[in-house]
Amino acid sequence: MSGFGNVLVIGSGGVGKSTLIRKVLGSDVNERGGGLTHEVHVYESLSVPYRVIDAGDLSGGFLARRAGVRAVKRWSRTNALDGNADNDINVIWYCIEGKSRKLIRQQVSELARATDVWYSVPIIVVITKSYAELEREENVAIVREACNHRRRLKRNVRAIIPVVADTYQLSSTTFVPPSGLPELLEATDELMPEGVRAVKTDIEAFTLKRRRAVARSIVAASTAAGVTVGAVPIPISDALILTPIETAEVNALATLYGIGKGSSSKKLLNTILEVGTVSTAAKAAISALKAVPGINVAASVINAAIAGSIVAAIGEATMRVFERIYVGEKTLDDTEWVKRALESSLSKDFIARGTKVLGKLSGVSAGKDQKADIAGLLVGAFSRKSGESDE
Ligand SMILES: Nc1nc2c(ncn2[C@@H]2O[C@H](COP(=O)(O)OP(=O)(O)OP(=O)(O)O)[C@@H](O)[C@H]2O)c(=O)[nH]1
Ligand SMILES: [Mg+2]
Repeated sequence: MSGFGNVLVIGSGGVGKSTLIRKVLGSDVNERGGGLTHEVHVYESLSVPYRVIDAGDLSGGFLARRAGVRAVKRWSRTNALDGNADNDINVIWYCIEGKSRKLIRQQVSELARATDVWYSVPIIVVITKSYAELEREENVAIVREACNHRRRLKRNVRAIIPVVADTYQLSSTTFVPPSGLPELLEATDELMPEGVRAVKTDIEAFTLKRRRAVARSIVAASTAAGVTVGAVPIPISDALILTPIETAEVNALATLYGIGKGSSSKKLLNTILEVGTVSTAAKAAISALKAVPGINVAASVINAAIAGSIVAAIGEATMRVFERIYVGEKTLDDTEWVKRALESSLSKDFIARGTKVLGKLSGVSAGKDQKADIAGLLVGAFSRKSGESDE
């Protein structure tokens, strides 16, 4: 069933989720367990080109409700982390009961909380049990007004549809016929392609953020090793002495970003290591930092800081390069681009950051404790805040 989209249905207990799903999917509905938690049910049917996922009952007292919301969040996070495209949520139907007007605003607050992990997935608010025809329009206005107070809901709530899923018997002679279902199906079809794109963006942002945190810890450990190795009295003219550390750093990052071991990968890693060790860029960076004037720092501290700077800068640049490859913007074969990116990480910006760190090191000796301080300063100086653009 690949190529199917997924609709997540959320709403408090008894709002009419099951009734809605049954009516939308028709009689050939097929329920699937699929290794999901017992709170989450997945339905498929030949009548609509998407799965419908019932996130279950979010009713109960405050604590129970919060636990339910958390369960949904956990469920969606697990899927996002797996990068399991088959389980991505592409459109959300959020069911709000239309019968009790005073509860509408409260249900919109719950909507905000229950959907916040799907940062950009389009939402359709379904006002269930909209039996009173005369109230429908006003209920839509109340929901819209409540959503407009919240930035994400204002952006993501794309349709508000009053629905009567099943005939409602008012008395023995009067009834309210089903309504709103065709509108719901139409709005869902319309939003599905956008929802598929939105999911891609959300998952990328999410997994990149997590990977970046791990990458930074790799860079920090490598930088500390670089500082230790660099704190030797022999003057270094290139960064060849750092080859083992940079190799370990780049390999660890490659594993983290799923860069394989094929020949393209090897060539790519060699390109990075060459820039980081024997390249003209590395040599120029070293001489530039050595030549920084007016700094009262012991030679061994300068060496340590320079060595650490290179490891930190190479690590940071490698992380950014791998991120672009990871999201598919670049390929393993873009070695020229990689070379330029790495070289530029050792140019003007490198010298500015390195100089700043050296300035802070005045009067410091290269003792054991100081090495950790130096490494800390370098990692701080060379890692840009997350969310900052790399171009
Ligand atoms: N006549 C009529 N009854 C409805 C409609 N929607 C919901 N109901 C009734 O409302 C009650 C609750 O509906 P469900 O569909 O079970 O609600 P739910 O959201 O799945 O509830 P939980 O599974 O407990 O979270 C049932 O008695 C339904 O028959 C509707 O459109 N028309
Ligand atoms: Mg139900």
